[in-house]
Amino acid sequence: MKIERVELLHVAIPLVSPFRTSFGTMTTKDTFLLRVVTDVAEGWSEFAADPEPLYCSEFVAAAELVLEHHLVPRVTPEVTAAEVAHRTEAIKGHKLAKAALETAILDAELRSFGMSIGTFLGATATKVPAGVSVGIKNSIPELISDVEGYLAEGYARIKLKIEPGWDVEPVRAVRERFGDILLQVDANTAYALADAEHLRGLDEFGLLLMEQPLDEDDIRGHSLLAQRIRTPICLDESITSARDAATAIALDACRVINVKPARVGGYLEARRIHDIAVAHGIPVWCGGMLETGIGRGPNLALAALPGFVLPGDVSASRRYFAEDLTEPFELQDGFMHVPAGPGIGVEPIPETVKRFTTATKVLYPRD
Ligand code: OSB
Ligand code: MG
Repeated sequence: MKIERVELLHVAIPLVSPFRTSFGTMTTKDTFLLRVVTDVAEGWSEFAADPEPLYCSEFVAAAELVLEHHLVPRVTPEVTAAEVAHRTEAIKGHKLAKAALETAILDAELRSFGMSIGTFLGATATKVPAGVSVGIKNSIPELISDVEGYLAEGYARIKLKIEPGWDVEPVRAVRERFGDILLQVDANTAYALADAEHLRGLDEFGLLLMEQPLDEDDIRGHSLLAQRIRTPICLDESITSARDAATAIALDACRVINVKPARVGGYLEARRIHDIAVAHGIPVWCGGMLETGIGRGPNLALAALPGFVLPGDVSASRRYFAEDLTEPFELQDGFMHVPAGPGIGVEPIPETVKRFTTATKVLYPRD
């Protein structure tokens, strides 16, 4: 496949409500899309990180530079999706930028065969149960009202963002009010191993899992924490490759894995993590990064693989945006449908993309 053009489109799309986590508050999805034009088809993807390196070390401006100067030159003009990781291996890190590049190329390639990404990855379901990630609120009544709304919409699982000062009490309040719902928490690295006794206070609430309590590079800490609490530990930020997943499993640092394709360099590596986890009997679920429809479509396909046995952070478009860049994804009886069309299975709506685009840059050919 011959790449003829690579464009980067900066987009800024307001969120329906601010999303607060232990690392900051987001009010806008401020990122870029990649559009790859080839001799056979066109492909699209979405960069998953934000303008500031708060969730991970990558951020929009850095990704733009690394794509322009270091990644795109290594894959043009002739490449296949399967070769992208190897061609860009010499460039350290930048997994989310690499994922965006690989995904746009994969989309174009699959479209040229008329194959969906679900079929390509080995998806076995046509719809997947949807969870929703609920940010840190100003008060418990506000939290209860938001959770009530999501449950009324049909979400199959609630994830509460936690941080020191917003953990045991909100979890207790939600558990007491809503009874036996599927409930889990995500700390985004906000705790230290010294907080083990405090975190043990969450054990009584029967949580499905506790996501990423400690620093991303603290595999040993998670392994020690796992010996002191009953709630299963799930890793998100710590797992950036299939090797990381194998290491964390071998060291008993997690009993569940959140698979985010962007964080691990793309869908091909995400599938390897799925395979390793299945081989070890470790349940996985599909994480999210407040994606627009362009990132959500392929995430739903991944979530339809057989090892994805827990509901993912794959919510409906309206949970995030008043207007999405694709046809909106809707929740139906607690499930999200997996797009079945060729490639990533979704089409950016040209007029909408244009309206939300704040700047465009041609990364290839360079003048
Ligand atoms: O840690 O899972 C996370 C959003 C942005 C960055 C990190 C995370 C999240 C979420 C939201 O929890 C998941 C979603 O609904 O997309
Ligand atoms: Mg997380």
